[in-house]
Amino acid sequence: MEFKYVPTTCPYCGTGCGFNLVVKDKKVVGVQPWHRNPVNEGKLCPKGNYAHEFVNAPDRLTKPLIKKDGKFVEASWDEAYKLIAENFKKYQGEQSACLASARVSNEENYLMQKFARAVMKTPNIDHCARLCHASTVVGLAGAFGSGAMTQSIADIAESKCILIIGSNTFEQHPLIGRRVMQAKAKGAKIIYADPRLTATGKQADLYLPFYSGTDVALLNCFMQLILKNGWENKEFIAKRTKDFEKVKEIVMKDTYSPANVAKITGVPEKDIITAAEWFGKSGQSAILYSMGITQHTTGVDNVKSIANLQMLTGNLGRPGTGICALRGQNNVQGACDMGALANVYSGYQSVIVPEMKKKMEDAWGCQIAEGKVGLTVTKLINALADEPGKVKCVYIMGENPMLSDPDLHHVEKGMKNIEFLVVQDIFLTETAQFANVVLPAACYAEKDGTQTSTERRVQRWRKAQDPPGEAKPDWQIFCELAKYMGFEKQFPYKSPEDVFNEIAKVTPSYGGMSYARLEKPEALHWPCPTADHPGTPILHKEKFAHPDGLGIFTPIEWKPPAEVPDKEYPLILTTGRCIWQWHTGTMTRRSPDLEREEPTGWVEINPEDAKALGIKDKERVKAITRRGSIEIGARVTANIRKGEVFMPFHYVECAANILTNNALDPTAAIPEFKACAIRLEKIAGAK
Ligand SMILES: Nc1nc2c(c(=O)[nH]1)N[C@H]1C(S)=C(S)[C@@H](COP(=O)(O)OP(=O)(O)OC[C@H]3O[C@@H](n4cnc5c(=O)[nH]c(N)nc54)[C@H](O)[C@@H]3O)O[C@H]1N2
Ligand SMILES: Nc1nc2c(c(=O)[nH]1)N[C@H]1C(S)=C(S)[C@@H](COP(=O)(O)OP(=O)(O)OC[C@H]3O[C@@H](n4cnc5c(=O)[nH]c(N)nc54)[C@H](O)[C@@H]3O)O[C@H]1N2
Ligand code: SF4
Ligand SMILES: [Mo]
Repeated sequence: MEFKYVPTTCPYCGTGCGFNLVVKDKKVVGVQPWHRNPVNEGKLCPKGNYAHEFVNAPDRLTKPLIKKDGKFVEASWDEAYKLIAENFKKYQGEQSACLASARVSNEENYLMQKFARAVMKTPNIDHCARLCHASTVVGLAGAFGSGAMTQSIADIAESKCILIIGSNTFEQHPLIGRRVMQAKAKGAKIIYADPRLTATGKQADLYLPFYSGTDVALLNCFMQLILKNGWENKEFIAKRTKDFEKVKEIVMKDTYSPANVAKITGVPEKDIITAAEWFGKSGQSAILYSMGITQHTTGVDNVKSIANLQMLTGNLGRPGTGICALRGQNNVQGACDMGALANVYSGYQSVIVPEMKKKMEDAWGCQIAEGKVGLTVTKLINALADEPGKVKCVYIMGENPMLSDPDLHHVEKGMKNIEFLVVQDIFLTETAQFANVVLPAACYAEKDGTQTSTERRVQRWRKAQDPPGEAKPDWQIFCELAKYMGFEKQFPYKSPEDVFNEIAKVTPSYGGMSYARLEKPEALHWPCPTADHPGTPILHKEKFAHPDGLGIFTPIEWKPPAEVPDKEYPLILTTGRCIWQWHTGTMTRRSPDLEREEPTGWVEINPEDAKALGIKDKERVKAITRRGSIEIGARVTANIRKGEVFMPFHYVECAANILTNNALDPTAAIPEFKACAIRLEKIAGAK
């Protein structure tokens, strides 16, 4: 039997591992290592290993569906496009909104933001980065002039001290976790700050179990200790930064003394002091962070505090240092780079700068949406729910807000208020159930394209099989729909490569890239401005990306989360993920080898809290917040600190997001998924 091997990039996390899809009789049947890929050198985590299993799931969408009398009916593409075009024309402008996707290629995200701005004439385009690293994009851009991870993944292995804060790296970015272990094997000290002793925490040399939402207090205390002991990098502060004195004034306050911060965070004073010493003295200290830092009403503050700590210690621009903001989805970095955000065109060119708007109009050959910041995902959902009629028409590609957004009862209210909804996905999701038209898309294994990983590496997807039934690649759907809308001239592409060439033309950081240059396994890191530029694995070597080249310190005071425990809701709820499942489960729950491992949700609770409530391990309990309630199995474990409970948000049958709070960070508009107040109740007679 003939097997074909097609090298491609993993469709799950932002690590960007490469593997070979194994094709037999024109169908994808397996995954095999691709040893020459430098990111993961042939190794994979379980999701990568089984990334073929959902591809030919029996319930893939294969035909367009139109809702008639409350039921979906199969339709031809022509019928679906005609109905969509008729409605989209009716709702052009700010009455409509588009949600792009961190799951699809750069080319496809670029086309969706172009479709939104050039065809729909709406500034309302955004995607799930808003729920994820919006605070990183704002916070790091404020400090350094660029919102991306500063290092390469391989570089983490060169570090001498790694502070992992708010990232369960070994479960959520396992092949980055491998680099942490390589550093540890060479003698690096690993410090882990998290309310839960996760698989990552178990490998650490020092574990700081702290309450959700107390990150700034802890980081300010580290800075106070570093300054008191003279471990700061005076030369770096003097030559490469500004506004240091403002930060010094704040962090030296008594509020941030180890004794007081031990009270705020719940971490023993002596451990805070040890952590500050290891970090301050190593000479090459790196920080890895993810959602534990970003998903807060103080998300931007948290990120800026991390930037402060790294500027204070001069741990930037050199090997083994830096800020590794671990981007989550396979192409969330790329979707942001492509301008699928409410405030920027591709390459972070601001929509409110008239020259940028003019540049895009010239490149696209038409007038585009007004140069103003559009509605973000979170604000769009609020508008739909609370201001009916403001936005009437929504086009969603590859997102499932009916399970992934906070406060699902509120999201549902919003969904019901939409007059015309189009959902383009590979499966009939919870969100698609609300659609007027569902369009069947091809998945990663069925199309060419590029995606950009957390280390800014732009890598290829390669087509391995045809899409099922009549499903089509997202990029092709945009081109065809644009034709029905009368914008054929703006969407003339014959292939994803044609789209990529336009991206390179209008996006300075991708300017020197081409499919030919991306063909080699190591691909290219942006910025890569010219055809002879080798790409940039480490940022900020000589200067920061601000016009004056300086990094900016920002003084930050600690603020508690929007909702804190009280008598009625005495515990803190934090939410997140497990290694086997992916977000709303559309792909992993259709993958038998993954679903078998964690087939439903649970709530982690400390043995002391469980005892006080009379709750036993595996017993079903009621979980209640101000937004709603669910029933869920208890997992009694000392791996979570007292006073706090944790739930994964993957499972529709016990959806954590019925409970979460949609309070937003004031600048990044990211919701507080990582802390709200909750009560657990025993269910009478439950087992
Ligand atoms: N298997 C798997 N991998 C994934 C994903 C997936 O769904 N499944 N999703 C991907 C995506 S999109 C993302 S964004 C990343 C997310 O990757 P991570 O951020 O690593 O994952 P989370 O589980 O959301 O949360 C990380 C940690 O934050 C801790 N935490 C909770 N509250 C706080 C707090 O207030 N402060 C601090 N410092 N820590 C806190 C949690 O206990 C948890 O251990 O993972 C990516 N990788
Ligand atoms: N409580 C809680 N909620 C959270 C979080 C948390 O930590 N706690 N984390 C948040 C974070 S960080 C994130 S990133 C979001 C993720 O939120 P979402 O992006 O809404 O979640 P996914 O399940 O990844 O949805 C992706 C969709 O894309 C579809 N898809 C996959 N490939 C393709 C393709 O090629 N084409 C098309 N058209 N569709 C495709 C999938 O079937 C799926 O329906 O969730 C957020 N929600
Ligand atoms: S670490 Fe991420 S990119 Fe690598 S195989 Fe696992 S899910 Fe895929
Ligand atoms: Mo994410």
